[in-house]
Amino acid sequence: MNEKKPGIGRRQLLQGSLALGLTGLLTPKGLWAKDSPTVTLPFERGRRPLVAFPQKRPLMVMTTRPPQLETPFHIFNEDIFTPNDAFFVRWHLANIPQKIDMNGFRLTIRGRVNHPLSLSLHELQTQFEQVEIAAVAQCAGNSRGFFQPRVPGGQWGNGAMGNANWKGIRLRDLLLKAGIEGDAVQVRFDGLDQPVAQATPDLRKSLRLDDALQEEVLIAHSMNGEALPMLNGFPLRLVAPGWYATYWVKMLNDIEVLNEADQNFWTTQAYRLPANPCHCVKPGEALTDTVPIGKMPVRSFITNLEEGRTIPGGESCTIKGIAFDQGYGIDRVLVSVDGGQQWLSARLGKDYGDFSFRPWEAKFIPKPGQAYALQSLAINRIGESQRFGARWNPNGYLRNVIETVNIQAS
Ligand SMILES: Nc1nc2c(c(=O)[nH]1)N[C@H]1C(S)=C(S)[C@@H](COP(=O)(O)O)O[C@H]1N2
Ligand SMILES: [Mo]
Repeated sequence: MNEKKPGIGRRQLLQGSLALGLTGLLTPKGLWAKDSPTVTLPFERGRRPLVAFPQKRPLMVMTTRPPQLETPFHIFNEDIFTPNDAFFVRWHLANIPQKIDMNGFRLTIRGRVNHPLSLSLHELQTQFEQVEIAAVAQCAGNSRGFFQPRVPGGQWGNGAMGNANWKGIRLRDLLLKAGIEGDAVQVRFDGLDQPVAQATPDLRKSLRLDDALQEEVLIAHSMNGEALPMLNGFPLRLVAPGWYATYWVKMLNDIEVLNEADQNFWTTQAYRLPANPCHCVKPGEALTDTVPIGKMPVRSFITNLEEGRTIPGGESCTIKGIAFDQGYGIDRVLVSVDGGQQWLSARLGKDYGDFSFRPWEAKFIPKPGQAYALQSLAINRIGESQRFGARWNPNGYLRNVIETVNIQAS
């Protein structure tokens, strides 16, 4: 379980192809034994085997084809930047390249541009300014397993998210070099993965041109100082800070500037929200008017104490956690130990930038023998807070209710 995974060095990145051995990307390393360790999430059918895939430590397996791997929650307490080998994995389509020939790999920019471009990774790394940003990638369906009533779709716990330092070039710089035609309205992103069945549409996502031109939107080739793991999109992925990770197209090889709104399935049919201010409906109610999902509402989590933990009574107890939003930045985190009746201010930790996880902590002295319902409530710099009651929508998106962790003092 603890075997050291070979890192992908820069040398391998720049020359030749990158192969992950004979077992391939979709095959877990080692045996998936009946007695593999498991983690059980606190909802129905929440039992997950912990299995290591290539370049990954053992993660909670939701599905293998396509790979959907969840980060065990304690990882978020260990490091404010989620290690690459622990970062969650989500693919829609099972036909993912097992190896990439870096001599042949090109990123193309075409469509409504003056000069279509076709660039190697080396050209991207040498002909453009390299920039770095800390940003949270969170699946739109993160925490879906907690929806009540339950909704179909991947039953994620809270670990379909991660924070990393992404390095690459600005999408803006590339678009300006290609020259945008006057009638351009959207930019569409496509990766190397393909549907297995012809009936499934290829995954492509689009941003409006003005969103695509924001300076924080990157085409990243590195994550926490290393090449992207294959499962997180080697060699390039879109990094759209603040936006749900569905927009962060992996194994990005094609960018198309469009002069009309993208009509592809993944924009018009999938990832839609009820078109009302709360993006919610009554449980069971069907969607009529919908809008595409966009940026992430503010959230926070307690990371150092889990449900059911017993802590020593009569001694100072530190509650630690993380908070994030869509990029306004975290203004305040409040903490309650009595299920939300009284709130105290948490102390914010180091600021790694507006799109990053922000660490926080608070202290209290539990009375011996007493039960505590711990909650955290984050507020961003434009005054938006988490929700006091969970909202419901049929796809299980946008959860940002105040979460509760019940603990007991000894
Ligand atoms: N090419 C490609 N990019 C993709 C996807 C995909 O299926 N194919 N899934 C998206 C979704 S829904 C999510 S949540 C993130 C997951 O990123 P990760 O696997 O690096 O955590 O990738 C996004 N980019
Ligand atoms: Mo996602």
